Formats: sequence, C-alpha cells, structure tokens
Amino acid sequence: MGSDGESYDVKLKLKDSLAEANDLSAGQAGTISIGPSGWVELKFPKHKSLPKAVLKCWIEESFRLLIRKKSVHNWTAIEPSVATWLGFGQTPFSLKRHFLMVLCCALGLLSANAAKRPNVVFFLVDDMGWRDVGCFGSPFYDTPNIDRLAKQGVKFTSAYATCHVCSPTRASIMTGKYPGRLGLTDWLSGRRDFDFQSQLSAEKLQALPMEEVTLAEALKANGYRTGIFGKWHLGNDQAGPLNQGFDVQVPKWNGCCPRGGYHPPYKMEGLKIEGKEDEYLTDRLNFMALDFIEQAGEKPFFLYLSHFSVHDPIQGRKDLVEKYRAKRAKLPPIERPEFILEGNPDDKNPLSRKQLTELLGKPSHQGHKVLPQRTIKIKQRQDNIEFAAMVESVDQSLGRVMKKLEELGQADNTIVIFASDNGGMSAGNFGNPKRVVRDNQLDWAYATSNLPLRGAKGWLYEGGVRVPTIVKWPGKGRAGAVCDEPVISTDFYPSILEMVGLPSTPAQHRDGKSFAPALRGESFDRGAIYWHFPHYSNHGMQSPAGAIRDGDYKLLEYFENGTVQLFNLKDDLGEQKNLAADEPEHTAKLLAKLRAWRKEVDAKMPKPKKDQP
Ligand SMILES: [Ca+2]
Repeated sequence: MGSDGESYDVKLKLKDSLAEANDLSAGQAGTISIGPSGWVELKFPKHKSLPKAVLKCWIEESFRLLIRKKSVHNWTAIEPSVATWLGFGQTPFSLKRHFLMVLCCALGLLSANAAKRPNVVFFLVDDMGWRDVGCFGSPFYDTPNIDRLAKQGVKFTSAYATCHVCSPTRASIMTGKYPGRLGLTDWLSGRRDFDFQSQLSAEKLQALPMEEVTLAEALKANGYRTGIFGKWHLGNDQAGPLNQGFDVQVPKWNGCCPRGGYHPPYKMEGLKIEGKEDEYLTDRLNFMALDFIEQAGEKPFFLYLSHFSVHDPIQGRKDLVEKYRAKRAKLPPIERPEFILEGNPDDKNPLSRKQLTELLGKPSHQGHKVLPQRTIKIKQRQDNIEFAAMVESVDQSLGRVMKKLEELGQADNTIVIFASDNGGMSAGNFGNPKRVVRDNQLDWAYATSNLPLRGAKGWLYEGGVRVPTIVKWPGKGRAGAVCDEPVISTDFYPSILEMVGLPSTPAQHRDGKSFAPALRGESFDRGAIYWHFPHYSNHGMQSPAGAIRDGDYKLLEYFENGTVQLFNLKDDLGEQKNLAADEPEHTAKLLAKLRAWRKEVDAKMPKPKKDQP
C-alpha cells in the first residue's frame, strides 16, 4: 500500500477568509509521490514557493488535505482510512504527525544549507511566586543561578501568567492563545461545585485540543529535537505530550503533581532511580534533561524542563532543609503578622481591610480553614524551610543546565527562558471547603509569601498572576537589563519563533505578541492583557472573575454580584486602594474593553444555579 510509485496531485483547503487574509497559496496544486519504500515525497514543480506556504498554512489554520491521481479528475479529501492507504497512519493523531513529517522533509530540502538554529531551553517552575527569587527580592531563598541568568539576559518585572492556576497558563505557553479563547480555563480536571457557590462553574475543556499546533510541533516541524521533562498537565492518554510535538517525555505521567512526592519511590514510569538515600525528584529530572541535551547531536533541541517543583507537596531536599533551618534561626524577628485575612471581594457586604484586621484577632476567625463570610488566611512571611529548600534545588537545576551548555560549547547558541506558571501558594488549598490545616502542617499548606503583592495562587490579584521571568538571548538580546513592560504567557510562542528565525504564525499564536524587541532594547508596547476565570478557586472562596491590565491600571470584574475594582499599579502595587468609585469614566472604559474582549474570544461564563436541572 502506498508503494505503487505513482504521482498524485495534492492541495490544501483552508478557510477562505484566512487564506485571503494571509495571501497564502491555498488551493494550488503540487504532487505527492510515494516511493517504493513507502516514504512520502512532496514536490511542487510548478510552484516552487509552495512548501513554505504549505507549512505556514498548516501551522496557522486547520486544513484538509485533498489528493487525486494525476489521471483522475475528482479531488478526494484525505480521511483516516485514506491516510492509511497513503502510509500516513491510522488515526487523526498520527495523520497530524506524519503530515508534519512530510512537510519537514519538504522544507528540509529547501533549508539543508541553512545554519543551525539556536537551541531553546524553556525552564518552567511550577507555582513559583514573583518574590520567590533572589533577584526579584526574596529575603530568604538563595537563587544564585537564576540571579546569574538575569545578568546574562532580560529580567521582566511585570511578567504575567495567563491564569492563577497551572493548566490554563501551560495551554497558553503551548498555543499562544488565551485560556478564555481555548476554553481551557481551569486546572485539570478542575474543582467540583460546592454548596457555598451562588453560581456553577463554567464549562471547560479537559485537554489541549489536538488541532492546536503547539510550540513543540512548530519547532519539531523545523528540525528540532523536542523533549519535556516534568509536568505536562494538559490532558491524559492521547492528549499527552507525545501527541503534541514532543519526541521525548520524562516521566510518563500527565497529572498535576508528582505522584509519589519528591522523595523516592516516585511512582511515575520512566524515571531512573539510582537508589541513593538523598535521591530527589528535582535532581532526577534535571540529570535526565542533561542527558537529553547531550544526546541532541547535530540537531537543534527544544528542552521544556517543566519542573514539578515548587508545587506541593512541600518537601525539600534534606540537606537543603537543614541549611535553611540554620538560616532561619539567624533571621531577625519579622515585625508583621504571619497571616492576614482576605474575604470575597464580591461579597454583598465586602469586608474592608480594617474590618479584616479586626476579625483576625477574634475567636471566630482562629485556625486555618475557611472562616466565616468566606474568609481565609494568607501567609505574609518567607520563612518556610521545606519550601526554601525546594526553591534552591530548582535553582541548582538551572545551574547544572547552564554548566552543561558551557561544557558542550552550546551556551552561545541556546536561548534560555526562566518562568513560572502562576503566583506563589501563600493561601492554603481549600478545594475541599471542610479542610482544616493543623498548626503543625502549616509549612505544607502555605508555601511562601508574595508580599508586596496581594493575594496568592488562585487569585486574580497580582500575587496570583505576576511571575518571575528572565530571557537570555545570546548575541541578540540585552544582558543584565530590566524590562517593566507587561508581558504574558501567550507571548512566549511568537517570541521564540522570532528568536530562532522562524516566521510568525499569527492565526495560531493569535493572542501572543513577540517581546523580542524588548530583549533587543527597542521600544515595545504590549498593549492590554486579559484574564478570565469563570470558576471558583481552590485557594480562596472569592467569586469567579475576569480582569484587564491596560497601562498602569488593572480592573477586576467579579461575576457573582458584579463588583468592580480598579487599581493603579504604578502607585499601588499591593492593590489596596480601589479607585472604581473615584474614577468612573476610566472604570467604565476598561470594563467595556474587558467585556468586548470576552465577546471576541467567546469566553464561557459561570452558570446561575436556578437554570440548572
Ligand atoms: Ca502551577
């Protein structure tokens, strides 16, 4: 099958509007030949520019591949069964992969003499807060290697995650699209509904759709060897990373958190354990990622080192825990309280900061659980020795990667991105509203403090969404520079394409904007950015909400009762002074802009309870 040596016409059918908009060669015919070995060859003798256009079409929009034998008039759409006949494979998943391979082959002929593209290391830390890094102002955690990277690259001080929990941000990194547009708006599989809610959670996807051309697929299509080490959290089974552009996945585990914790046995397939007593998951993933770098050979590589750390369970490596036990003992006394109270900003009678402070001392608001009027406690100090040890082991991992790149002579040809997927876990996880955290479990339930930012992982305040980010672009980007212009997770996709010298694919990464100009030191204006979380969070009892940041201002709109908050981040980074009543025109303008954006992306909203059966 597929080895008859005949030639076929082939063309791509695209959505008409997009083809016109991008002036692509949609509808042009080429030939596809199937050699004796079953290998597929794509030729376009009459349209020499088409292979590039084909690749662009495929990346930018869903397509149908149409074929016909040279002697037959009618076109036929390739269906899975026909794909088998052509030697493509049997499922839509493999059709996607094999078609990509064909295009690689075709493009490879054109670019065989091109210089090797730069490698890309995307070093993603889970749940690392904006203040959890030395060069971002941590008073307690030691991160010499991350700090060194900041001296070699650009430190983004207003970088944001597209969501305050894991999966949606990861989906944005992989697609360049907002979670609201994708419909993947909560962590997978998401929080279930509880009685305290006045609304029901919006519908949401449970996996990254296969038709998205992920960042990994875009790089793989251009000759990259691709590997994910650590957390995926964008779908199980066939929705795993091996069907979304990655050649290598370690471990074979798509869940949110390390299944067996950070100490062996890890209970995840594909991790080598050498049986040392001090074996530690972050180190193990790191060593296996170093092997991947070594094995890349002549090909450029894309290493997505997506550590499970510093997500809970909060379990540090033992030697580092002892280091921080000693360091904490020498800390001067911290003047502020260990916790403050936060309520639901959308409460019909929202509690003021003064009231919350008074309630903190009342018997009714003691303990660590969901307290009256949906209040919870948020940690205000960085003094958790288990968490500090987790942070430093991640830092050591980055240091080993940089050392390996130096050893292999690849440091000057490797782009390194350091980022986090959401803010620090300074609020406990009350996914089960009946959970009670005992006093001797506080270090496991409250990881860190995001001060001076308000809120925590799970909140739309800055503490939930502002994250540390550093980008090193050797030879092209600035070294030791600071950029305070906002950027967000959708921007990595087009930025990486530009940095490695590939054309942008705006229909795919349509919510992203390349920040390469900012790296070069050119003027850069990101424009407004948006958040959409039509669910109840695990890390607080606040109302579902959306938000917009535009210039210095940030507006939050809550969906239970319609409360709006407006903050000027330039003057009020801690989001304490709500300007909504003082600046009604500005508030109305941003609110209209946020709502127009929701309409444009067709964002799903929470459902009222009364409409449910
Ligand atoms: Ca996370």
